[in-house]
Amino acid sequence: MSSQNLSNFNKSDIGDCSHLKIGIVYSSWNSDITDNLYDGAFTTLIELGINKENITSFKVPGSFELVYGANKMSNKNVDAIICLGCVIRGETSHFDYICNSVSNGIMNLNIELDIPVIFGVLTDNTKQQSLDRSGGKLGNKGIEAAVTAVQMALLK
Ligand code: DLZ
Repeated sequence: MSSQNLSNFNKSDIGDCSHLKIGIVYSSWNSDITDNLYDGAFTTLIELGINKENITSFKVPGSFELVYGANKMSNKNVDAIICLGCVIRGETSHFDYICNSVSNGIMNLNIELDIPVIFGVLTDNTKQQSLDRSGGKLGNKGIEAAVTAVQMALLK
């Protein structure tokens, strides 16, 4: 299956989402990357017509903390939650523990909560791969996460 790049989305395909309330939880680790993911997500929600007062943001220390942050965000009367992080492979198996924990944690939130929780976490082997996906040559996964959040909130 080829990968889908939603960074170039068509606004007219998405429908009216101006009434939606969206939460964004993003992590400080690799903040040069995650701040770009956040900017991509936030700007996209505004472009889609969502009022900035209806976007609530939490910053958490690392990707591991995204699950707790998203669970707290679910009490803020939001229609969808976007989780943004960046895990870059190091010399130890820490990468695998964090990636497994955050992906399983977000999956569990999707089962337990009646709110879609979007997985916008880069899990890359190199910093260059993360740069390419956070406003570089392969788009910005923050934009894609925002489009996905809106689509899922409208589905609900
Ligand atoms: C400890 C750690 C490491 C080594 N690498 C990353 C990373 O690449 N990306 C990321 O978001 N967080 C990393 N962390 C921090 C963990 O996510 C977490 O904040 C700590 O283990 C404390 O729970």
